[in-house]
Formats: sequence, structure tokens, C-alpha cells
Amino acid sequence: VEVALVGVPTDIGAGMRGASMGPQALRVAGLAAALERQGCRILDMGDLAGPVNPWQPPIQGYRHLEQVVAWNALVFEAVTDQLQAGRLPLVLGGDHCLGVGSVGAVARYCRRQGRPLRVFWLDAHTDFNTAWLTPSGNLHGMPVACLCGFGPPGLVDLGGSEPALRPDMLRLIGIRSVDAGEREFVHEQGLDVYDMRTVDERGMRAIMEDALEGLPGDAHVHVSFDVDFLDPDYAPGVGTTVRGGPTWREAQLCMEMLADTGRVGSVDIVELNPALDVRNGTAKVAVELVESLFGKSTLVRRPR
Ligand code: DIR
Ligand code: MN
Ligand code: MN
Ligand code: MN
Repeated sequence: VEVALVGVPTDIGAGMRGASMGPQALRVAGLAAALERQGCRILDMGDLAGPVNPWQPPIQGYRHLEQVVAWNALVFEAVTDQLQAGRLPLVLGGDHCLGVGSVGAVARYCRRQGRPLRVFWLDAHTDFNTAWLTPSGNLHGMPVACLCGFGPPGLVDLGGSEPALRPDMLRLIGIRSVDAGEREFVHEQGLDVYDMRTVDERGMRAIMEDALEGLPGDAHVHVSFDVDFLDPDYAPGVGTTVRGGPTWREAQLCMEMLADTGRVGSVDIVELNPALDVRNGTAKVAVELVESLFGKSTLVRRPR
């Protein structure tokens, strides 16, 4: 595979500065070399250049909406370009608001190709807030809602008039922080959420088998990996840590099972905040997980 690294150095959608340094931290942690070891050809497209962070309070439920729209328009275009060139876009965030442009581009591409799409949203949070539900106004808490058609003009219509995703195309894994109003809305919309209680009760293997069930042979799998998915013991370098997340081993299994599908066609790595990290350790963990997502395994394995 040809993998295109697309740097999106933004913290425009977050409540804290620093995720804008994520793309460089991932490069410094050896992302390209790690993927080359898995047989990928790497094209580093460099970083997109969007508006600076004006660091303003929210207006009518949204912080920095104008800038978030501008960044996502750039992301949408860049990801579309890479898909059309036959490459696998690996988006280096940046905060999770960029998921609107990234997944939006993938969804339109799949729709036009007539290919089924399944999106794995690995996160501590459901990211299903809206202007009226959000406790923070931060748009990195809203991308899943935007992709499902609930959000402001400029984001919900990036890829056309219909919503990018139907809830049945999504699998949310590792969830353990859902805001009060968001909780009701997640239930009402019927999102397929594997929260940490479910992971505890059934184990990562069983919940991933469930989440992968019925995946069509020609499906495109998108993985949107919010680094706060991981337990903060393993990944302290994120702005919104929530304890009780997957261990390094559990996360590895999750990535390995996604790799085993052979269907991964696009990936985001988001919310890495080097300003909060220790010796770039969280970026290194993210690279170790992405290696597994691209097929690293200890043994030569026979198909089961
Ligand atoms: C919280 C935090 N639910 C919010 N969301 C985060 O502000 O909407 N998502 N951190 O990744
Ligand atoms: Mn997120
Ligand atoms: Mn999160
Ligand atoms: Mn199920």
C-alpha cells in the first residue's frame, strides 16, 4: 500500500492548546519508518495550513466555528485527493474536529464508488455533542454528530446535502465519558457503542468480533483513533484523559483485529498533545499501535 501522511496541525476544536504539535510528534516518534517496516510506501504530504487559533470563548454553542469549518474544508480536499490517487490517507492530528473533513471525504468517496463503509471510532468519548447539548462548546466533542447530520452549516454539508454517515455505519469503542444530554441523544440515535463496561464484561476480542460482524468483503474500513481511547497510564499526552481505558495489550488486540480484516482504507490519529507528554512516550505508543493496525504481528499467522 501507498500511505499518504497528511498533517493537520490544529487545536482549533479543543479546549486546550497543544494538539497542533501532534503531527510533528508522530513523525519524530518514527511513524514513517515503522510503516515502511510493514511494507508500506510512505508519502509525507507535509502539513495543511489553516487559520491560527484565536483562542476565543464559544459563540452560540461553538468555539471557533469559522476556523473549524476552514480547517475541515482543507482536510476534506486533501483526503479526497489521496483517495482518488489510490493512496491510503493517514491523517495526523490535530484535534478530533478534523474527523468531520476526514471521514466526510471517505464517506463521499465510498458512496461514489458504491462501496460499503464502516467507521471505527476509538475514543474515550462519543463525540456526539451538539450546540445545544455541549457543556464546553468545543467542536472536537461534536464530529460524530456532525457526520450524522446534526451540526452547523459548513460542517454537516461539507460533502453534499445528505449526512455523511448513517448511525449503522459506526462502531464506537472504548467509551467511558458521555455528557448528560449527549447520553440521551446517543441512545435516541441508536449508535453502536462498546463502552468500557462492555469491554470489561465481554473482553476486547468478543466486542471486536461483534463490531466487525457482517463486514462486507468489499467494505472500506476507516479507523478514527483518538489517542484518549487508551488508558492514561499508557497515554498521558492527551488533553482530556479519562481513566479506565484499554490497556496497551487490549488496544493492540483491537488494532490487530482491525488489521486482520485487510479492509483498512483510511486512518486518523488525533488528540495527541505533546505539551502534556513525557519524552514523546504517548506518540511512541500511538506508533506501536498503528504498526499493528498496518499488520505487524509477532508470529507468521495462518488464517483461522
Ligand atoms: C467533552 C469532551 N465531551 C466535550 N470531548 C472530547 O467537550 O464535548 N472528545 N474530549 O474527544
Ligand atoms: Mn474524540
Ligand atoms: Mn476523546
Ligand atoms: Mn452488535
